[in-house]
Amino acid sequence: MLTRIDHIGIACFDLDRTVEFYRATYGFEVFHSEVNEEQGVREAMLKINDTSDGGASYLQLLEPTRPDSTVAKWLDKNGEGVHHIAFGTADVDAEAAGIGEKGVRVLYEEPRRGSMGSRITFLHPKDCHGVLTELVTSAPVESPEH
Ligand code: MC0
Repeated sequence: MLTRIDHIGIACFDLDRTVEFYRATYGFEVFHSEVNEEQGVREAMLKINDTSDGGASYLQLLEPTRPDSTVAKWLDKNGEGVHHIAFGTADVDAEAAGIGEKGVRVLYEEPRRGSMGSRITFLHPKDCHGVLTELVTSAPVESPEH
């Protein structure tokens, strides 16, 4: 089951300036930032709200780290804007398998590492009415050590 909008991915040319826009305009603060070399992005997660499934919804601001990354290619063609939408699920493997059986192309054979240690895969935008769609299972919340 898909239980939340996990995040909306927004491609930008300059991450620091875009973070500052979201802070100054809406008051959203950076919850987490990291570089994902495999995906070729530097990213900032701005938490919007907690969700009833125990997760949260974020805006994900993405700046490419190399010219051959998917986000760099997309920016060259489209300029800045909404790049993808991500749905959260407790079981990305099962969701990807079930959606794949419906004829939608799942882009990864096995989920890969996403933001904050999550496991992610993508669905081809041409099979999703023009929307690059990501499926996310968050990393388990660490229980505090005693
Ligand atoms: C490409 N297309 C898109 C699109 N990217 N349509 C909607 N939204 C997008 N974001 C369209 C193009 O316009 C083109 O349509 C067609 O798909 C083929 O695109 P292409 O430019 O020739 O590029 P491809 O085929 O080499 O790659 C497209 C594909 C790729 C979706 C397979 O971008 C991909 O593998 N994306 C998944 C990974 C990703 O995007 N990572 C970055 C976020 P026309 O009509 O012109 O043929 S990483 C992330 O988000 C992580 C860190 C996280 O959430 O934790």
